[in-house]
Amino acid sequence: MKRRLLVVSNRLPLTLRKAEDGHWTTERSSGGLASAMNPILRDNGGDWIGWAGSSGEEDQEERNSVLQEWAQKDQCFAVELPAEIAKGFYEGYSNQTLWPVFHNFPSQLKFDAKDWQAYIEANRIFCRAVVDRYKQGDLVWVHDYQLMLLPQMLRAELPDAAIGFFLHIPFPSSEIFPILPRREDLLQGLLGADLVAFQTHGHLQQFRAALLRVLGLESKIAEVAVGGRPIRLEAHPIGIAPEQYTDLLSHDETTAQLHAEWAARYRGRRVLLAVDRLDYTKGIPERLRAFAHLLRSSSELREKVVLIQVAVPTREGIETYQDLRTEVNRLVGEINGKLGTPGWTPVVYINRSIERAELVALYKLADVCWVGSLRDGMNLVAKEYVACKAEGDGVLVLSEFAGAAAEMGEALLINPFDEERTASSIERALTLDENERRRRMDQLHSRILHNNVFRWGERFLASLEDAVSERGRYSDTQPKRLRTTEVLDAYRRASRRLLMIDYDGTLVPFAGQPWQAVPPPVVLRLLTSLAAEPHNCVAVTSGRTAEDLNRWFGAIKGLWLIAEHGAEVKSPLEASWEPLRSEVSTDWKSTVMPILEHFVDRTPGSFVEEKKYGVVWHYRLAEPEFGAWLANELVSMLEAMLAETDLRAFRGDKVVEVKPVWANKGEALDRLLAVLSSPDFLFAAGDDRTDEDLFEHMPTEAWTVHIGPGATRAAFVLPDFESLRRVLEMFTKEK
Ligand code: ADQ
Repeated sequence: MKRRLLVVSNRLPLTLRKAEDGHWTTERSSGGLASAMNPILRDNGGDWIGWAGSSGEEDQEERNSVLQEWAQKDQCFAVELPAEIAKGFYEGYSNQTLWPVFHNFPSQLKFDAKDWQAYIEANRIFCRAVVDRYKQGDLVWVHDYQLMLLPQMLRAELPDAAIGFFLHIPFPSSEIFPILPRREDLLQGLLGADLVAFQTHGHLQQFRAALLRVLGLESKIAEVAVGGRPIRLEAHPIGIAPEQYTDLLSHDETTAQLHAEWAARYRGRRVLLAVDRLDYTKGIPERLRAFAHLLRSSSELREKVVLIQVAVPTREGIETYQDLRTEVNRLVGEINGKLGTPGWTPVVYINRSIERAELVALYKLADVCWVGSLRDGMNLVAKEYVACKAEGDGVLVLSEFAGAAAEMGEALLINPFDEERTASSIERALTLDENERRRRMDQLHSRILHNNVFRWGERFLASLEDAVSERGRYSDTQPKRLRTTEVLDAYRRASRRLLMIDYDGTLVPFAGQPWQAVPPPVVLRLLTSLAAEPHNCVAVTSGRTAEDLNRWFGAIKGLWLIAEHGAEVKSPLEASWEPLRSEVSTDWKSTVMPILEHFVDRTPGSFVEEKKYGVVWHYRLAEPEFGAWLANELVSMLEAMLAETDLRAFRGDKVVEVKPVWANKGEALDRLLAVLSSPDFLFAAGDDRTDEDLFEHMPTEAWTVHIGPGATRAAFVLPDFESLRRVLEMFTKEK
């Protein structure tokens, strides 16, 4: 059975407007989102919840009757926001704080704590509206940056609900994101969802980097777990509804007439087209400057080319947008005034919203569509233009900083900040060989038709359903407290046992300095006794160096030692250590060490430990919050630096360690299994990240035990090293 859908977005596809006669009327938006959601809402049933676009303090009765009609006829439920809240939420935090930061314009950031309170309050009002309409089994799909707190608020009210979130705008880099006031709350807000999706993989990776840097939360490529609940992370690039454009092209009278009229007017001239909201992220002044550069440098193009710039006014209450408008007016005036002639206006500037018939006629007319966003989540104009070019008779020039560039590689890609090269790309677009032009456009065209907005909607919802059904499987696999009687019973029945036990944090508590963690007699006694049992193969699997392990445990008969997380293994029958890989280069240390040393300089109480295969920055004695913050910073920095190498940086307990990927306890397990004939009792205990490699590698029937709190892949948990010692003590009493 299809599940009902609740769509939640800042704006509904309907807007309430006060007409000139003073009456309230409805304006319909027919954008891509509405086209995608409407058929799903019709087929699956469901509601759309959003703000009506105006706050009514007067004419309550008339307003309400329009809104009631929306609810009955269109299944659109208006969220009412008091005027003050709406302003702080929308104009304030959403558009003056989030928008600039998410688009890499930190200099435009404005923050007012009151706006933040309004943002919280507006998200709460949305939350109440969703809870009121929610029915058991519904899929809830939350859209965009205005509602980033909503998933977590909903999770608190509806713990079992299926909640998906899609971000339409880019997610900024981990250098920029932390600038954002209240950044932690925003990330926590999103983590209430079951699925968080972005326009591109690039944005998704930046989100993961922010989780690590701001919350210290490690994630996998497509998943992050919070409190035992998995959250899917995916990229779902949005598409358009191509028929909305192609139908007009093939059947609409007005479109055909407009096109004929304009084609006649611009005969003998090439048309460059740009269509944007008048927003500083869209790169309009940059485009105008590049165009002027082109006309100055290639004078043969004068009188031969026209730039039609359509710019819809937007967010006009905000000062930056007013400044932009002035700047664009000035540039257009300057270009036309300085370069134009009585028979030729280089820039045709349209500063209003145009009808779709006009837009489509322009797309058909344009030889080149010029998308110059400085940053853009996707950019639908690029896709709309391509949809109108079934014959291949056009060229798309596309900013590499628009999300669309990730899937529209056949376009001519530009860096819009580079005026000179942009100008030459435009020139190239105008002179592109016909075959090449057709080949590029045909490929783009078929992809745009295929990856349309309907598929986007279906994919997102299918993924959300999957995420929710996996949630059940995940909770079945949540670790249980290890029961001594059960494990003892299995131990007793087995005759070929393998026990792999970590040292620091597992057999002993962490010491202030690593060299203080000398094993107490009780631990030595335990290991001696376990290793002496002829049916046991016991290994201490540690991140410590071979020297440390030799010094402490070398005298214990029958004990295997695994040093540096698996880099080296020592069999009880051999005197020497065997490395897991031969001829390993450690040249990388000379690059990484200075970085760690720089962190030591910044962090009193921290120090660097150099091991044979890895290096570690310890900050146990540093001021805790500062240490943890720097550790996130260090890991982010190292992750980026080591991305292409076989080295990994990770956070352990008050340490950041860099080691080769192959040096892991999972590989050490393979090494032991190669000598041991199929054990019938496998036991592994550990407390940190490096032990997770081992747990993951162990067969499902193994007794994998995580010591202490925190997420784990182990099947069982024990609260501390003492409880583990008690279990091992019980083992030693069995024969
Ligand atoms: P926007 O920033 O609004 O959307 P975009 O993707 O280009 O940017 O969509 C603009 C829409 O408005 C297009 O459908 C376009 O045709 C229309 N439009 C633009 N100018 C117009 C005009 N003068 N008259 C009439 N219509 C006009 C946000 C993100 C984007 C992301 C979309 C969808 O910022 O990056 O692609 O959401 O997820």
